[in-house]
Amino acid sequence: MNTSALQVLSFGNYVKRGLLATLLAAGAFLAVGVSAAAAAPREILITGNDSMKFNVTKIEVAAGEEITIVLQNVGTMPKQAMGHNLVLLKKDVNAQAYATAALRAAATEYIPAALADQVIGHTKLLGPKQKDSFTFKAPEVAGDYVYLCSFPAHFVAGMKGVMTVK
Ligand SMILES: [Cu+2]
Repeated sequence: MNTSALQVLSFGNYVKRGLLATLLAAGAFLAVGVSAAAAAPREILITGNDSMKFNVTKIEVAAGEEITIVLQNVGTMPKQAMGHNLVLLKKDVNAQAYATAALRAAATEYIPAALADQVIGHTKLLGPKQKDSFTFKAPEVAGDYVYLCSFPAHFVAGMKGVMTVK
């Protein structure tokens, strides 16, 4: 092989590499664009008030849907007396038992650490006018999933709702 043939060959490789790099960069750009669009979760705003109620008690989601639940405490009473959170439980978890265990979890704002595996997601405990959110991928298993406020006595007072996976 003579020198000019080698030069042609290496030029060809250079072009191929350049083309490949361009394609990879374009592919990466496309992948980022697509995943950013797909990853925008649907936001569901729920308020909690001084009457120990959520304004939304039924949510419907699609299996695998990306959801952000935003909880806003619209009450005026102090957090120590009327704090609110929103805890979304896994399927078939006993919500009453969870609320009872939460009574003994004041140190962790009524989120019992021992029952963390029963929870899909939860907000912080909110004082008046505070807001917090969590994002999750809706379960693949259709059915009802209970959410509640785990502040003492709020679940029994009716501060709860149901997310249905279609
Ligand atoms: Cu509450």
